[in-house]
Amino acid sequence: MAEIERRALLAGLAALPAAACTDLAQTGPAGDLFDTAENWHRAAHRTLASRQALAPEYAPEERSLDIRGNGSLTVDTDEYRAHKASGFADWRIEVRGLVTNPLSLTLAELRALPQRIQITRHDCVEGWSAIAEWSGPQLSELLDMARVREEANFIVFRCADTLYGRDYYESIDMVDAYHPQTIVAHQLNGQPLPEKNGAPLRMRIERQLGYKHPKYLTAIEAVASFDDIHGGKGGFWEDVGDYQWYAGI
Ligand SMILES: Nc1nc2c(c(=O)[nH]1)N[C@H]1C(S)=C(S)[C@@H](COP(=O)(O)O)O[C@H]1N2
Ligand SMILES: [Mo]
Repeated sequence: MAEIERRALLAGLAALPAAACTDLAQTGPAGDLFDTAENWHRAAHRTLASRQALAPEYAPEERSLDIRGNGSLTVDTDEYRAHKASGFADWRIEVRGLVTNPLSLTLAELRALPQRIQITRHDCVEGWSAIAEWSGPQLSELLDMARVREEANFIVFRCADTLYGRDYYESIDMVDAYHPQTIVAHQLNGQPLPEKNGAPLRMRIERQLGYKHPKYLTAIEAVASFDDIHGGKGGFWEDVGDYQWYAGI
């Protein structure tokens, strides 16, 4: 479904309380309108429910032997090397943009939040998959702490690395942002994230393809639109490679 249709559907769903259907039903002559509204309402619910479904989770013995690194395998800056040398003790992740209570959290603070552990499959569009265990707080936890404002439609992820000389970044809508398997991961298979896999923090957005899982995460930003961000298409690969913004699986 096109992004614009999905957004309209979700906005419409929020704007149409169940009571509105009852009122329409009682007006008699509006019968046709009621049928249309009801069908549409039902379709909207079905769409939303399928977006909220969980990605498959696996048993520990199904894990792949190695998770290859893809795209950037490190961040080529002195600042990153210094963070790495100190075990990322001072690395901070900001939650900012259209929020009432901006946050700047250390890894220790992230680890102190309730954690989700999930064994899931990563699917890269280049034709490989890998199953691994990821742990970290749910993104919804951070968004609730920061109190995302009503005008926000998307969450943008900022990264420390560049690829082909451009900042890597990505974005998702609020359905994926509040999905229970969308986590800010700091561990892979029970160990701190390896450098090639995004140390010290990367997103896991399990209902999306690999390029939507940003590594080397520095900030989480609530925005109304991404028109003014880099190429305006909501992500690195969307800007440079013509990849789809919605990469749902
Ligand atoms: N910051 C950043 N995040 C990124 C990339 C990247 O180059 N830089 N590559 C993406 C792609 S295409 C994939 S498939 C996965 C690869 O994750 P991995 O290196 O842990 O296998 O990270 C994604 N996130
Ligand atoms: Mo990928």
